[in-house]
Amino acid sequence: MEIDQVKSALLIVDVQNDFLPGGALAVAEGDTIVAVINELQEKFSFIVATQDWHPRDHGSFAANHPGKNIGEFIDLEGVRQILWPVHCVQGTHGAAFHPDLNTTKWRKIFQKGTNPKVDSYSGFFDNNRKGDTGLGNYLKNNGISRVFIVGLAADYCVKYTVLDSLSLGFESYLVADATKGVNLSPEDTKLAIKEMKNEGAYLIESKALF
Ligand code: VGL
Ligand code: ZN
Repeated sequence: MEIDQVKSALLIVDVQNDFLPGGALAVAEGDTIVAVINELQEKFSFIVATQDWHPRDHGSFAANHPGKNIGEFIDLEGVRQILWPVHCVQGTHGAAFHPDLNTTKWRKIFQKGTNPKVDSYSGFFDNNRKGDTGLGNYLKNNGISRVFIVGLAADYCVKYTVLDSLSLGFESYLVADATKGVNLSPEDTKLAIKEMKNEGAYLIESKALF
């Protein structure tokens, strides 16, 4: 398909060391999407990225809830929260973008998960939908109505970013070979993709854009 540069954005979600092999919350084969994303970036003039950016006392970390384990659920200020390993702590190597990821063309980076009392999977809103990163308005103010979403993890931050993108009225495309899932349960990525499609997202392969 032809990319309409005036109205299209490439949105790169959380391609950070902690979500890559060797990281604190590693996505299997997460590193294989970096080259695909770099190739895709050559095709877009409007590129933005999100960055998971937690304070060390973040409420989503199991380590901050004595007696609780990774993978357990808690109630975090009224929102159901799965507990994660400590990851993407502000200013650490784990929170940095993969060293091979080209960041030179990015217009802006939207950081999320900065409020210790609520998690933020989506690049647009906190999980309680109260906090807003400003990404939606930024895209709209720049005339963007079509968003191509790539990155990590397909079954968490990418999924919720796609769903919020749709809810804000953006025509939303998930580039299937430029995302990978954590798969805490083996079917999670499959189910996430199904849910995104049900809500109106288009699933494409990067080769459709080359
Ligand atoms: C993510 C879990 C916790 C993600 C972020 O980027 O998908 N997942 N924080
Ligand atoms: Zn996180």
